[in-house]
Amino acid sequence: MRIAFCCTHTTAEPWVERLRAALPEAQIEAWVPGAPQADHAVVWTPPQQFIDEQPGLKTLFNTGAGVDALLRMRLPPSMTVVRLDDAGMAVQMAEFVCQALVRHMRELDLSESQMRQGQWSFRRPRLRVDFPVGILGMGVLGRRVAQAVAHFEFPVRGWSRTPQTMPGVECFHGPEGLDAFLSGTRVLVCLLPLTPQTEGILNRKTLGRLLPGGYLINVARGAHLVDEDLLALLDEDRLAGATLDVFRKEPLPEAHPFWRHPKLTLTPHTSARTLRDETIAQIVGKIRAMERGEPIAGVVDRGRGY
Ligand code: NDP
Ligand code: OXD
Repeated sequence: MRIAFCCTHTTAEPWVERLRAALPEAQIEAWVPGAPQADHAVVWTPPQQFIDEQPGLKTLFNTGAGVDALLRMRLPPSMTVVRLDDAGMAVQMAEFVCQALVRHMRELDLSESQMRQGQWSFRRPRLRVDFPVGILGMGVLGRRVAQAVAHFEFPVRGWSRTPQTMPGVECFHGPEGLDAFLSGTRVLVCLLPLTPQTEGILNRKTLGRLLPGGYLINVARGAHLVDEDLLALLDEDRLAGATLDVFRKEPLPEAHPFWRHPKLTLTPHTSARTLRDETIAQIVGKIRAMERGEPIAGVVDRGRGY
């Protein structure tokens, strides 16, 4: 078995070394143009040349949960795309969303700035019942976030494409369920995959449906959000603020107004990082399961886009 490693923005050697240790029977190489045909590939945003030179690849193992960039490429229909499911990301996402939620709800930015000015002052406590959290996307990450948020006793609601259930979570689905979902949500968390159906879903109309003083946490993809609509709603005081971890263009261009907006908290696409050891263990486990003829989790439905 031959495996090609082709992840941009990553140093190949430690990955290749660990993959070789975990799969000693395989020939594993960092891809270079003209390399021999491999059976499987471990990838993150590979160049189109890689795909074009490797038409016989059976499986592309994406080292992230989101496959939007991969699915925008020209891929032969015979290639199976497999995404990461969790691999240590879900707990990171849960802690990231909880810190953003609690920081907003408890007004911790204000407390911090008052302390820095030598002011010791209390504000009336805000009640979690007034901060229903709505999670767009009740998949691997969305469900883990819902569980963590419910642990802090916030009301939680979730929205998915197909009907889902989760104890303690009010569930909505489909375009027909979106309005009811949004209109009872104050803090909106986006954990949808980026597909033609979800691109631009965070816009003036949808964000404008949130309860007064709505707050957005976008940890999915930048193209879910219509940037100008968010800025307008913030400036009209229709939204209280947002935490943004993902952007249409990354790194966020220097001139983008998000950088300087006082109601925004920005992080550099870091809410849930790919963890090398967990990722390799998951991919190797899947390769072994496939060899035994067993089904594996995380196979992407390319027609559906996730
Ligand atoms: P999953 O595929 O497990 O879950 C996707 C969820 O979105 C499902 O509940 C699905 O519904 C729902 N969904 C998809 N399309 C629609 C639609 N048209 N309408 C309503 N609901 C829809 O994905 P993950 O939870 O693993 O990951 C989610 C995304 O998070 C990734 O695609 C990626 O973009 C992003 N991400 C961001 C990271 C970061 O660091 N910022 C790190 C990792 C991931 P259903 O249940 O019915 O199928
Ligand atoms: C992912 C990401 O999709 O890192 O895994 O954004």
